[in-house]
Amino acid sequence: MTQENEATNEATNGAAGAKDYTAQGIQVLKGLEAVRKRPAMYIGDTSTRGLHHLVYEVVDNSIDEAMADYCDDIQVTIEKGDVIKVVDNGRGIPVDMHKDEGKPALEVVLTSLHAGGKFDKGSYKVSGGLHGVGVSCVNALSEWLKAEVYRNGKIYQMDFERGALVGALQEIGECPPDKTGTTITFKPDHQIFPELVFSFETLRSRLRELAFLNRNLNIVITDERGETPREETFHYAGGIVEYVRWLNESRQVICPEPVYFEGEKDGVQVEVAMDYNEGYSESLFTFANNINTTEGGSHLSGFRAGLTRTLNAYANKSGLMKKDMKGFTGDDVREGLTAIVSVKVPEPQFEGQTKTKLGNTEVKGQVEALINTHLGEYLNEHPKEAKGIINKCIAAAQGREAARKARDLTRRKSALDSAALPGKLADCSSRDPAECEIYLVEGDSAGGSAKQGRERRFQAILPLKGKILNVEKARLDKMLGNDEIRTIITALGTGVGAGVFDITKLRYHKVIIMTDADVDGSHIRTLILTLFFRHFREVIDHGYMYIAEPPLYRLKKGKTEIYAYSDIQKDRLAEEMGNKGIYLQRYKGLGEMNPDQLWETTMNPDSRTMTRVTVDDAAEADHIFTTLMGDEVEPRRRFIEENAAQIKLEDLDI
Ligand code: 0RA
Repeated sequence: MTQENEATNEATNGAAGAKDYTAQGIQVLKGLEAVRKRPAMYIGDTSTRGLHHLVYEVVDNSIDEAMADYCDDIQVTIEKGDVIKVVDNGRGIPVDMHKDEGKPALEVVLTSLHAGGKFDKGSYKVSGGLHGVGVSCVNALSEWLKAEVYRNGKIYQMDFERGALVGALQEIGECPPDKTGTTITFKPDHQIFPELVFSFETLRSRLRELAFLNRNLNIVITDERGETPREETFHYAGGIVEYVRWLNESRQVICPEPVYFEGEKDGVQVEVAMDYNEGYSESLFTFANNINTTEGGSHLSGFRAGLTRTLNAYANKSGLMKKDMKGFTGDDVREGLTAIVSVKVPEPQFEGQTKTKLGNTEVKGQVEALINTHLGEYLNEHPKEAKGIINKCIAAAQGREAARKARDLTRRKSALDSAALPGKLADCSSRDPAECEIYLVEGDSAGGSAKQGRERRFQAILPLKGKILNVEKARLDKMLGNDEIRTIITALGTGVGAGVFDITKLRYHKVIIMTDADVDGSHIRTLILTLFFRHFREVIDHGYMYIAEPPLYRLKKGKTEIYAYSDIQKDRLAEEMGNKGIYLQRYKGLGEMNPDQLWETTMNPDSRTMTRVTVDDAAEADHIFTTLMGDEVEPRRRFIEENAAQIKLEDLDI
């Protein structure tokens, strides 16, 4: 029996045992049963991604209250046993009888699909989880859920198990008449989710984002699982202006204060905050109804069009545009740009593969018009900043030209052409990218072992000499002048840069970073990750990027030989082996393994462990990369201090 079937039966039995249900009740349970039967249809998947989605779904309801100005405080707690509690001070879910359904409104909200929204006409749901399925889905997918409501000077409670009511509405106490709010506590169901452990970092990053997007909202996250509780509070009076400031914290900015505009038309609210910095990357993040629209959409198109047009117009009018320049491209005006575009749309249409692309066409013109008017005004009123921005665009345009020349030159020398692969690359014989792997290996000696140990049909080895260039501090033309980086680009086969990079030309669908488990190794790994995050982002987004996990120890007793990949595992294995007479070897580098050992422990697809690199939150990743790789020392020091408990000692020297 599959897990899916088991779960379904459980829901049905649990429901029948709980109460005699009317026809309506059975309908409701059928609905929740459908959620349990096909959870992926409602929350995307049942991996840890889906697990965390449960929390967002509940929090989104509280955010709705905040956006309607009824709530300014949300507290999320990960309790011991990975139980989640979400407390808000909104109006409290109504507890009176729902006329049509003949049961308390609270019960309807928690058991009817799509009843998560408000019943009162006129108020529209601006927030909403990606799927907008409501808190009833969380209920259906929880082993148990408890709802507490503060309303009318009373405290009410209802209890559910796997979506079925097990404790009818009861008054459990009194509270001050002006106190209102909802508390939802739930334990995700192990029959649905194979992995039940919440990540503090993942939840923190989404809650921080929500606090940036909803100014003045107070959000607290607490983790009670460890010995000492961890707690962080997010409250941004400046909203997305503070978001931009945070993203630029480790960068030299052009405008001392981020530029901010807002506008409203036909119920659509638009907010933009932006600044430029001395760096070369584009950090542009867009949101619609608090959802991170990673696939972009009409608000992004509007912003881009408005920005390019306004900056070209100003550069020409002010005489700052260089005579021999034809004008700025979109890429020129976005180099070193940090911006947040946040729109709130009454009836959002989400499109695209991951439903994170805003479809509402009317929004494009609205955002574009807002930029044209307000950015134009800003430039006129701030000539010093305007000059800084235009000079930045001019430098970007010149850099683009230099990169084109550098590319042409190297292409002529065939160095970026896969027809002439770099000599250092030990390529594989297969030409099918889907089965091909490339190992980016630290150092020639490990590279040598990897070449001998590999399966040459589908595994290619590229040894890298020492530290590669830190691309966080280099523009494309300088990057292309660097031998080590050029070698990587050539081996990948995709080309690099706007309008050139082509993921379909990628020669390997597994790009594996293999470095030593020491300080230098983690530095090199971070440098390579920076390169891919900034210039080959699609390789990561397609799930093609991996980190090899070589063993840390070899344990040997008699003829038995085992490898351990962590300290905990080493101790455990030493105990399975009886703790005595064990020869223990700690690997300091890949070079200490002979080719056979390297193959067996790290490269053999049947026995290796690898970690896939994913970007959950691009803004958070952006912030980490600029903090770790940028020029400013103080934010880096602070970051390391704040994360010291979480970062392994070896990772500190970045
Ligand atoms: C339905 C109607 C109203 C509020 C809510 C639901 C509500 C749901 C959740 C979930 C978590 N926190 C929440 N806060 C409120 C409107 C209430 C009214 O009209 O008084």
